[in-house]
Amino acid sequence: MSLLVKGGTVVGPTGTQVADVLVEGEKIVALLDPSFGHSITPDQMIDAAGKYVIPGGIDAHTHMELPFGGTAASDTFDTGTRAAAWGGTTTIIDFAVQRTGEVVQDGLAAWHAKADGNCHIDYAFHMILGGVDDDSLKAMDQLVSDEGVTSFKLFMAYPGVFYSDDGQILRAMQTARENGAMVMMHAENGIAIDVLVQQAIARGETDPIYHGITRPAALEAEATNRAIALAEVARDCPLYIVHLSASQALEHVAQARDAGRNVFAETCPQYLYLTLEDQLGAPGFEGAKWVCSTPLRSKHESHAKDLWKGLRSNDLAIVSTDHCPFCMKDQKELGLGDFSKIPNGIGGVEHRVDLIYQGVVDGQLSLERWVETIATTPARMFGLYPRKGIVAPGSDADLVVYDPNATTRISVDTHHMNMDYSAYEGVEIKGRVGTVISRGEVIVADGNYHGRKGRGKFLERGLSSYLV
Ligand code: DUC
Ligand code: ZN
Ligand code: ZN
Repeated sequence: MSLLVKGGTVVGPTGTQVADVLVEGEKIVALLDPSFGHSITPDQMIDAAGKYVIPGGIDAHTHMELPFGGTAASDTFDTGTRAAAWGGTTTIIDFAVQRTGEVVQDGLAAWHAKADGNCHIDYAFHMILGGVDDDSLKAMDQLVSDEGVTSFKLFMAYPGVFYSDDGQILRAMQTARENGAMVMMHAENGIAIDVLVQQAIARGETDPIYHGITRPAALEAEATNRAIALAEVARDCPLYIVHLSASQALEHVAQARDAGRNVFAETCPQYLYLTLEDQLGAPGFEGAKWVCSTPLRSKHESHAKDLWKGLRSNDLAIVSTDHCPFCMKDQKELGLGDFSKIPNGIGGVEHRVDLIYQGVVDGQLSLERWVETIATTPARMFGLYPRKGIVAPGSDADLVVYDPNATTRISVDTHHMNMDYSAYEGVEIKGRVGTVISRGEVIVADGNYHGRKGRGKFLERGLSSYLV
């Protein structure tokens, strides 16, 4: 089966070119110069004239079905990967979880059981280590060598749930330094945060906005700095800071990078567009919709501006979503009268490609940087390149035909995520995902869905090819 995506502007991390993209089966086989007048007659043709052709988006941070905060993230691998596909994302990297006391491999097997046969697009796993001990350190080696899982998330937050102390973090980093894995860090000082949370509740400060106020930027910056120092002690273990939201944390990352360190970071659309005052501070219990950690930051400070700048300068390498949706009904409502009981998480897997394209429209990012931050760098960072993340011969035919002249209006009425609200209700984007192709198969076209559950494959990842 051959497919020709004809006459579009192919966008890659280093430039653009008008080209016909020839696909045979699941792979891209050639980029052809249309002015050369080739005579290929494919089985299927897609007219991409006037549109961008980009590699399918890679969301390197999702939590489908994550049990958390007394409930579970509302998107299953079925609903969440379908929504991702609608939004031009053709690969997710989800977080498998080892709970404290659990065998790491059992946690991984449980995630395979959730995802297997249910995904609409390709998927891979990072591993959350909920308990660092001799057994889990050994398991890290086994996951890297045999399971295609080459990155491990640790938490400096959530004492009693996922938290690791500095000694555990150091040991995991030393192991990763030996086996080549990436350590991913949730960098917030959870011990100090828990004190602030208890004090706020005791004062009767129970509204959702206090979720943000009790997780100050200084405690994200402190933890980020500490993680960077621990990684240095572990002989420059590769370190990736997840969901970075505060300017002060970004400064520490920038400093480490200026020193030539293997320190990387991602941010998420919610930190680029949403704020503590306007969303988390919405009247009544409304702000619960935007309770996530790290929290939204103040619009009276320069966080969002600095994050866009960080994306331009590559101090922020990637935009992921931290997709962790909860419905208001029965889920966010668990925290009525006590913000500390609101399940932490925002859903956005469907909108990342559009929301970051809006950064191109607004003059924040170049077209190339858009593609790099949503697809190419995630592939390189997490051992999927060049199979994913680039429109090039030999790569998987994961393609999005993006229409810069159409518009997208985000709403709960039209989104496909399993959420009873949208974190971006009413937001308009100049640009729209048109056709989505996953391994050579058209799964979205002209507003219709042609994919199916179970067609997505598990991807065994290699080591990062992004290290200095
Ligand atoms: N942050 C969230 O908002 N949700 C899931 C886990 C996390 O770290
Ligand atoms: Zn986290
Ligand atoms: Zn997360």
